[in-house]
Amino acid sequence: MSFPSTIINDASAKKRFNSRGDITIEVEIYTENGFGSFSAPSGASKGAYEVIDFPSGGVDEALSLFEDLVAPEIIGMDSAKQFELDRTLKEIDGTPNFSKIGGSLAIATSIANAIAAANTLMIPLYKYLGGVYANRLPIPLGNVIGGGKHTHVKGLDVQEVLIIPYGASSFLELVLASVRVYKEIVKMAPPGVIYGRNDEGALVTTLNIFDVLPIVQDACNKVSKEIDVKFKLGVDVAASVLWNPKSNKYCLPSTNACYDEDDFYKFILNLINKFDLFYVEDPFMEDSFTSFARLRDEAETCIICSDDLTATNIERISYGASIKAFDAVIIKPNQVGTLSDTISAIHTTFSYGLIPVCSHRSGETIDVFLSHLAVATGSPMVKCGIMGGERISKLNEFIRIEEDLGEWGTIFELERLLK
Ligand code: 2PG
Ligand code: MG
Repeated sequence: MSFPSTIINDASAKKRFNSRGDITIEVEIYTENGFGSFSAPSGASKGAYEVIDFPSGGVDEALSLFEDLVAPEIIGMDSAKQFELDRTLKEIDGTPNFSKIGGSLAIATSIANAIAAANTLMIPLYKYLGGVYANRLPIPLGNVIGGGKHTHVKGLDVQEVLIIPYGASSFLELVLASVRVYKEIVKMAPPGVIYGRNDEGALVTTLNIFDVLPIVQDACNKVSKEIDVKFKLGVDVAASVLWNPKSNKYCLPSTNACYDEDDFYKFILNLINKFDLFYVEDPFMEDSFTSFARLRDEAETCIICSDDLTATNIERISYGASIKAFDAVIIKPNQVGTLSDTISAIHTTFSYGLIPVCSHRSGETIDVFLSHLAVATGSPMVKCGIMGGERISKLNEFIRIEEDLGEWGTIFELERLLK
């Protein structure tokens, strides 16, 4: 019996649409016996330290660069040598932030390659990437109500109100619990304050965070009484979006109130204490390592998570970890541009005893790679939304992986994540 060949014999890049209706890039990689494709997701609240998503000439330039520079180099390479492929992408680009070929083209090529290799070898993707120890499902953070850059109605200044279900015996039950809370919020909210869904499928509201959280709390309590699942609450402040560099203040669009760093610190701490928040992401803007560290020290029972602050960048994660700026780190492959650097960022996070949180972007596709990445790397938490086809697809894939793992599969225990 001979092994199927994992050598790449064709590759192409095409235009596709993401869930926001914006153009993105899909890369297809063919081996003799297999195929993989991946479309780059895209953020709305992008951090300054992320790689550049498209070259200055946009998607068209990225596609011609693929034809001229990338395809000729990677055809003939072995798709099973992921690190070599990713190094080649970096060499072709030659800049520190993928500004020549664009991070969207890079990540689409890198992940399509991993999928092609796994398919060729006929190994489930999470096992191909993670091996025999890839058997734990993450706790899903679900975005129930959204504001900030993901929403176009004035009201909620923070970007995401997250529910964190735990204590169920299966991932399917965790999803069921999240969906029930989402639907309960629609029923429980006073008339006229919910306006459909935003970019991430979260509910849009005219209410501010102090009025929204009690409704979410009530909905969680109601569902907890009906089924055997408990909930914690979280918030992604996405504070870089609120930061005004001219005045050096955080300004809330709904009220026009502005806060200096110290006052905003008190605002966030009050929010955490008042609602017993379990998880807060990006409470300060993307350069505020010291405020992050101060909060991590003071908010003892709350997981402080970095996103724009670290941008899946190993140096920024290491620096922040060394000054104890956070407990958890958002991991988004397209923030860094290659699968190898994404996995290195996860390893770096673990090496400091911190929690990697694999995350979707607000502009997504129905692709399910994220679910495989989270299980493969043993990431204890995942953020992939609740409603909408491009969010549900990832949740359904976790359920498929759970079925595939059978009795070997377990879910991370939330209690173990407590500081
Ligand atoms: C975030 C993400 C995903 P975006 O800030 O965590 O929820 O948003 O993709 O718009 O950066
Ligand atoms: Mg975020």
